[in-house]
Amino acid sequence: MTQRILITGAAGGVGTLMRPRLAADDRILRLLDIAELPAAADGEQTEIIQASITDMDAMEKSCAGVDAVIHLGGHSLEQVWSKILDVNINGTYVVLEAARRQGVKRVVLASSNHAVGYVKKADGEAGDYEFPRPDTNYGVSKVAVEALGSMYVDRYGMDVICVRIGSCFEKPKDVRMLSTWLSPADCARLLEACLATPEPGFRIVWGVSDNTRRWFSLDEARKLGFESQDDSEAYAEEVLARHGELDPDSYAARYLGGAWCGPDFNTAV
Ligand code: 15L
Repeated sequence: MTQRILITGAAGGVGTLMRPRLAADDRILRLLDIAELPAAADGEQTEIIQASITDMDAMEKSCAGVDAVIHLGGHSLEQVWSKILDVNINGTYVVLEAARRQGVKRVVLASSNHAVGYVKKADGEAGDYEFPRPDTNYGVSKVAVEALGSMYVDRYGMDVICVRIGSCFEKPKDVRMLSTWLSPADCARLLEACLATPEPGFRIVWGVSDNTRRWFSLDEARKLGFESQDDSEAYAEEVLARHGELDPDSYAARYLGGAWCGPDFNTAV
């Protein structure tokens, strides 16, 4: 049977990386973004919707006939509080509520390492379900995203998996990302596991590859059936040649959230 998956924020960084990687013969990807999305290529089984995740009417229509939602939409960087509140927090409420109203049982939510950005690296590997220590307005919104997901599981019996994504890019861009990198292929593998695992209820998992320099637990992700096949170490030599080792006093060396924890970073408040 053909499966239909709604992906919000499909024109964003992670959404763009996932579009070809989540395509499958027995699947229609319904791609939604407020920004214009590239039209479907020949043979690509996609439906394109241009809409805001804060528009309940549009989101209800977008959730109709969908088997699961992958919610990547929202600001992906720090923003003033009003924008974070509207798009990241209220937008996630709208997505979950629209899914509930349309009988979509499963939603995968993009959370972030910045939900726990002030966790100290010196405290050892960050566990699954690490208590929130957000580093920014954006980090607070990811904590709220997780809380909303939890409520929709307990109150309405939905399945919600929150993925605390490290850094999902084609390649690690700096030394910190040698620890936080989630390769695009591993991201797709993890999302496939989130879609396939039977009756997960509420979960929080780390979205990182099995990097040699990883700071995060993969236990909960593995319980979903995720098997990382990538390691940022393949890029370590070139990244270190470009940037040098981390200054041990730097935010990047001390906190999971890296530079986002620094006093100069939060310029958008
Ligand atoms: C995030 O949550 C951001 O959306 C992304 O742009 C990266 O900066 C990433 O975290 C990170 O911490 O590297």
